[in-house]
Amino acid sequence: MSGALRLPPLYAIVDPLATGRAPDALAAALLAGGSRLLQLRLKDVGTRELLAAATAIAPLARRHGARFLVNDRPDVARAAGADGVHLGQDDLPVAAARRVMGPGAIVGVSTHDLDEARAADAAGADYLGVGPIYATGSKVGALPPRGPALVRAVRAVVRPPLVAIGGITAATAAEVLAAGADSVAMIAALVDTPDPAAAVRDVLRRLS
Ligand code: TZP
Ligand code: MG
Repeated sequence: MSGALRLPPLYAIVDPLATGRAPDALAAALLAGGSRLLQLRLKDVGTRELLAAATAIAPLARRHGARFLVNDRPDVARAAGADGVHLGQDDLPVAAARRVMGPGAIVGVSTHDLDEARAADAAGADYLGVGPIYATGSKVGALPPRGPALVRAVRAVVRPPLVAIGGITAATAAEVLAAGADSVAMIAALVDTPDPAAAVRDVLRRLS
């Protein structure tokens, strides 16, 4: 996209984990709670199921004035009418994702250290994911947690907005934002709860 991206303080990830929740119902709850930025992350489904979920969520997000990103797959993001894509280190490079998605799409990149952060900045990422900050059970093969100090270190060397991720909860969100994150991403703290809408409300209330 052109121009600096402004992110809301909460980046809610639509990953049902083992809750059995349907992705579109989960997205609706996160939006109802007040989330204005969603990423769809479904690691164990085929392309058509991912596209179906993304296609169901895109209009829900639009109706709430929220931005909607798809993890891993620029092709699916574009086909579903999402606003952008979130890329890992093994996904398409930023330039290729932009060729797929067209101008105006938001392209974010996961980074885990200063070298990856500098490279994602140089590649023109609109925002950088930074983590894991705390221990997480939501990502297979996650690297060891680096604490808010990683956010502070990355903030000092790159320009794009930073989305901190990994084990962040309502109780720790403020300290991560204070370390220089523009937004905090959460899965379990929102999803693995009896009431995801209430969990979003709780985070937003504590940050306001
Ligand atoms: N990338 C780094 S940690 C993580 C991802 C996708 C998982 C974050 O989930 P949670 O439940 O908020 O720790
Ligand atoms: Mg990926």
